[in-house]
Amino acid sequence: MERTFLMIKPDAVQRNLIGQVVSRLEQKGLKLVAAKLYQANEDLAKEHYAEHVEKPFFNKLVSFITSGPVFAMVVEGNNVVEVTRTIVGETNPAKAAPGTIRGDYGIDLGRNIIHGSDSNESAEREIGLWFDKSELNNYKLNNENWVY
Ligand code: 3AN
Repeated sequence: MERTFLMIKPDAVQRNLIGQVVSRLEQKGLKLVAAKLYQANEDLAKEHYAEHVEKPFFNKLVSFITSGPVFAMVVEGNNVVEVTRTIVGETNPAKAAPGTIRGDYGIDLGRNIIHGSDSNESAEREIGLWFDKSELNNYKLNNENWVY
């Protein structure tokens, strides 16, 4: 079973959209393994977005992501990286399809509601950055055998 890291960004937390976003993940049949409302410091934000350090928007991105709490999650499911990238939609909310989280709620390129890991490798790296092992819950959903 694969797992991924998802983070509801400060814009969506401020707009009271946590419930609606989490709902979509639950409806899809994905399993929540960890979740917390958490305000990242600059070091964590820079490490998280390390691949973008040379980009012109890097500083803006770090200050946005540390501007308030995010809702960080670890989610499990078959092909969960691909499945969640599809549910999340394209980076630019103006191009994201209706029915995707960014397509339905996103405002602009920076304030695009949610982050989702783009590969299994980045998922493991990001889970390690944001969560302690003790925060990851190991449990079975009643319908898990039926869903998978
Ligand atoms: P995604 O989150 O869809 O994987 P990435 O990894 O290319 O997209 O970008 C990381 C984050 O950086 C995006 N979620 C977005 O908020 C921000 N970002 C990307 N491109 C721009 C840009 N041109 N201007 C401002 N912010 C950007």
